[in-house]
This record gives sequence, C-alpha cells and structure tokens, in this order.
Amino acid sequence: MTSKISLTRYLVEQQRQDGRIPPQLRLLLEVVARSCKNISYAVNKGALGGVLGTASTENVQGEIQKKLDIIANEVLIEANEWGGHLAAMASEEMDSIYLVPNRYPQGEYLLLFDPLDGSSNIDVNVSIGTIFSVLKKPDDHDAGIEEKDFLQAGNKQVAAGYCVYGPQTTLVLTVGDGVAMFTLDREQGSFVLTQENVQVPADTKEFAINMSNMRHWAPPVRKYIDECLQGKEGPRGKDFNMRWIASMVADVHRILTRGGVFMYPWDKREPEKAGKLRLMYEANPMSWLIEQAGGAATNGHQRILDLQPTKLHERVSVVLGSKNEVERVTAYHREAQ
Ligand code: AHM
Ligand code: MG
Repeated sequence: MTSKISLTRYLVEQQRQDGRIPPQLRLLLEVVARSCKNISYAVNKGALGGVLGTASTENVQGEIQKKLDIIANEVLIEANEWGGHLAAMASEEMDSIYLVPNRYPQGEYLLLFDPLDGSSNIDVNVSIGTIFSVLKKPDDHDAGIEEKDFLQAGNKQVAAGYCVYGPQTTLVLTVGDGVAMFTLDREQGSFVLTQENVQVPADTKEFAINMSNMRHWAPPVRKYIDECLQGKEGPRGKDFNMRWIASMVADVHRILTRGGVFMYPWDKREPEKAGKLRLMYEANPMSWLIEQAGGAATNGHQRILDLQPTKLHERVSVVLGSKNEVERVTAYHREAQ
C-alpha cells in the first residue's frame, strides 16, 4: 500500500465507484466508527477512567451489566440518534427498540449492536469489542417503527462489522463486497485501511469452544471435538490446537486472520434456549463477515443468515469459520437426525 487510505476515503470510494453504499449509509458507518473510537478511548483508560466494575443493573437477558456495557451503549445511541440516517436502534443492553426522537429527522436504516461484547473480559484487560449490523427499514413504511420491522433475516443486512479493542483497535467491515480491516491510528485519530479482501482458509487445525461445557453438548458437537482431540492418531490424522478467548469478537478476529472454527452450540444446561449468543446483533453480523471472507456459518443445521428471527433478543447456536470444518460439523448434525 503506497499511501494511507482512511476509512472515510474507503467509504467515499465505495460510494463513488460502485454505488454500493448510498450517502446515508456512508454517514451511518462513519458515525459508528467514531463511536467505536470513543469506546476504545474509554476502554483504554480502564481503572484510570473509573470505568471498570459492575453497575447495579441487569439487562433484558438477566445479565449484570458492567459500567462499560452501559457507557458503550450510551456512546452509540448519542452519536447515532441525531444524524438523520437512522429510523431506530436495538441493542443487547436495551429491552426494546430505541426510536430516533421526534426532534431529529428520520432516516431509512435500522442499527443493531452489542455495544461491548465479551463483558467478562472487561475487568481483566483482555480483548473486547463492539458488534454491529445494519438493516433497511421495510419499504413503504410510513407508520412508526416497531420491533417486528427489525425481524429480518441476516441475508438482508446492508452492512455489518465489529471493532475489537485489543493490543490494537481494529474495525472490520463488510458492505457486501468482501471484508476490509482498518486499524485505529491514535496519533491521527482515524481508522486506516490495513487489509482488504480478507480470506478465511478453508481448512484449519484450530478450534474455539468453551470446553468446560463438554458434558452438556449434543452428540454431533462431542463427536467433532473428540475427533479433533485424538489428533494425529485419530480419524482426522492431524493435531489440533485450541483457543478460547471468551470474547466472540476476538475469537472471530483470529479466525478472519488465520482461520479456525468457532462454536457456541446449544447445550443441555438450558435446553429451551437455542444457544447463548444472540442472532440479530452477534451471530448475523459475524456470519456475514465470515461468509464474505469465504468461510461458512450455520446453527448446526441451517445457514445462520437464512434464519427468520422471531424476536429481537433471540438466541442461536453458532458454528462459524473455515468452510470445510463448518461443513463437517453441520454434516455430523445431519447424520444424527
Ligand atoms: P456478552 O455479549 O454478554 O459479552 O456474551 C457473549 C460472549 C461472547 O463474546 C463469548 O464468545 C461468550 O459470551 C463467552 O461465553 P462463556 O463465558 O460461556 O465462555
Ligand atoms: Mg455479546
């Protein structure tokens, strides 16, 4: 790369050359990126900024909120509500949808986010991130936006991405034309394009799953992991390595960088729940990024992006990453039916 390409320039070129992103969507993505920059600064301050520890509140999922969960949520709402590009927002940290207040103009997009994913890692200085998904409000929609307007399959997303707050702050984005990565240049205060055309290798020797849940898994997941664990002597004929960061953003970032398979499957602990992760603002954006990079994403049975959501905070079983491994896990589920 000869000269540095900022996120702004990348988005302007996407808009100009391919007409891939309308001006409102470009503005939206710039505002999301600016919010991520501000969240990154808050994360970086840590104990110095008084942002660590828990708040005394629970979110709709019954999880105790961390102070940074709430701060990140507020940063995203405040930055996005006034620009005129959005009709409404939805967040892991809010029970119901957030309508753009009447005093501001309304746009045609819907923004969904997990403001700070990997909450259990906040206080221990391990990578965390923001995940976001952008949908269009349904056509000919003159009445007020309701939750049902958000219930669109992942294949309807018009943009998706995440920002990982790790040793570097990296924003990863797709608008349906491959995956691009931008690293935050703190001196300049802007995101700079550092990788385009990200590709996930089809094969891998690395898996990511919370092994402490093994006794609760369904047989196809056990079979897959058992075979990996048998290494060279087993049916796979190769040794596997395991990584589990417990921040989906960081695990997915590793997979986009060097391949691997990530799983948070259904398990017997709470059999009525499809999984732990949320479909609309965790699994959908990550699945689209992974597919755009040549990987695959299923719930063990079906392509995640084709699932029709029935509620905003719906959960889903997730298998994503290197294509051949995801297909293998999915085939094991099929055989077990
Ligand atoms: P969160 O959105 O409340 O942070 O929960 C989601 C996180 C994912 O980032 C991660 O993959 C998973 O939960 C870790 O779960 P566990 O603590 O069961 O390993
Ligand atoms: Mg999360």
